[in-house]
Amino acid sequence: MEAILSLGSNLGERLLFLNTAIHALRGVPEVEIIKISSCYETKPWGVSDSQNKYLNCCVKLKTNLNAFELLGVCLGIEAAIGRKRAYRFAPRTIDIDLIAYEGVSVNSENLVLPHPRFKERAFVLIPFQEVCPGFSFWGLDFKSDFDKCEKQGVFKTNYNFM
Ligand code: PH2
Ligand code: MG
Ligand code: MG
Repeated sequence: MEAILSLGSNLGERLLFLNTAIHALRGVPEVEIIKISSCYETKPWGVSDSQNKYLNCCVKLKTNLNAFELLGVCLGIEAAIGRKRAYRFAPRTIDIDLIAYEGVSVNSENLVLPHPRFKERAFVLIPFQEVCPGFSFWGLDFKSDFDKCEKQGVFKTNYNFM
């Protein structure tokens, strides 16, 4: 199965935290990373500008875990990196969101797929488009959402992931 993750950090050593998360994903035997987007510096979305800018990227992977197991892996990596949950949209060392898992729709309390708000968020759509250049992923077509969304505040960096 294929899946798309969105990774973000806006607290402390942002690039180090993204790299640590990617390294941890590589260490999961059931996960094979297919493609990693560029690293983007992005204006905080949904919160005041006084928060630090984020670094964001998308990862496309292959896995034989189901969506809930993959979510568990992501939450485990967040916890290992020291993610604290203060309040909604609080600054965070690392956030790993499961955006889409093949053509699967899920509507459960702790997991909704595809991610319900990704189509409004340029910090997800722009790197997503980089790992899925046809603007489509297993029946999920996001070209029109991509065209509509406000792309200001998302800047490609030349930071490299390890
Ligand atoms: N994540 C949020 C809220 N706002 N803004 C940007 N730019 N990047 C994020 O990853 C992000 C956000 C909640 O998870
Ligand atoms: Mg998030
Ligand atoms: Mg999250």
